[in-house]
Amino acid sequence: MEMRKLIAGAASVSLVATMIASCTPAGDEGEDNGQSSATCTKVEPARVAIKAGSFAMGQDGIYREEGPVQSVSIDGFWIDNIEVTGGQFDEFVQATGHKTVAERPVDPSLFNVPADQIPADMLKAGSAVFIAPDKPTNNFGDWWKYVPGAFWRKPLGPDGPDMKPDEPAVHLAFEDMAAYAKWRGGRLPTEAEWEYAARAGQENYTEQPQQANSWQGVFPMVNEGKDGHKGLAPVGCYEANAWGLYDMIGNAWEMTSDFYAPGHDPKRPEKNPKGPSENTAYDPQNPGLASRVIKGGSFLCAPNYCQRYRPAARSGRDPGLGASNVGFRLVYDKASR
Ligand SMILES: [Ca+2]
Repeated sequence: MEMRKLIAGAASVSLVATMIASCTPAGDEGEDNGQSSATCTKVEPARVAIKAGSFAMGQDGIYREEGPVQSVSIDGFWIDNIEVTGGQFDEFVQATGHKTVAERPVDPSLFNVPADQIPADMLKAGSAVFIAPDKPTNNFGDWWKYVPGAFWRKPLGPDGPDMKPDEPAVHLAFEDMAAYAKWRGGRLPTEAEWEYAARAGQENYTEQPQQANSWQGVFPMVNEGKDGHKGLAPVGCYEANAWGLYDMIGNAWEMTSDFYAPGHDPKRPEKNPKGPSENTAYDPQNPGLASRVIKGGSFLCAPNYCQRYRPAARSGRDPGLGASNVGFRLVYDKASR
């Protein structure tokens, strides 16, 4: 809810901080309305087996919350080769009638301020949309807007185009993703599972990857789109990692099941670790809120602003508010349903 305050211009420092941490800042729907600009070959959805193994989780020397580096072992599991698409989420909604959080009016009590101080639009159903600023600015509120009527089917708002079925489903709250996962017979990955799969046995890297949808140019004003996409890209448009997984880095941030704390607990179990409990979760950018960990960065991550196009990168996320650059993918405890 802190994020809502920030977007509302409620002078919430914590909301601003959330935006920084989440790279949530750089969409690009502004100048080109988020339209894709490159041709992509369609990738068929597949459940990929990930073998049990060990790896060094985390990264030192870039962002403090990614450390300390720890040796971690992971049991085998299965993971989708692509992010959940708008088309797949549509199948779920058609089958179940699920109504997402972004489609429901907002509970005023979430703001913890007198009702007459809440802008009316902030109480309408909606979600956070990146809109590129038309002038240089360092104010997150200049590019993140709470847009009434924005939801997974209308990612830029009611007056924008419909979602594209082959792009990641966005504007979902954690509970929407969990409901989808239950329906599909899967679950959201732990952060450790996600990072293990994203690394695919590769060493740390620090450079902006060539094969990922991120941001080229000076964020948030100049989106050069050299990677072929200024907004979301169709899933599977960039080269898969060594284990056959697409878009683990870039495109949309991906939600995990872990609660967030600013760093890894060195005392946690080495085998199949999870994040802190809900009661001990802590997100300095979202005080009072049990944030969830998101991974992988998005099409908004830029070297000059938010270097979160790395497997170790992580951010806390308000579980109740969707955004135009946050999606998810599923993992499974068996090969098929
Ligand atoms: Ca891009």
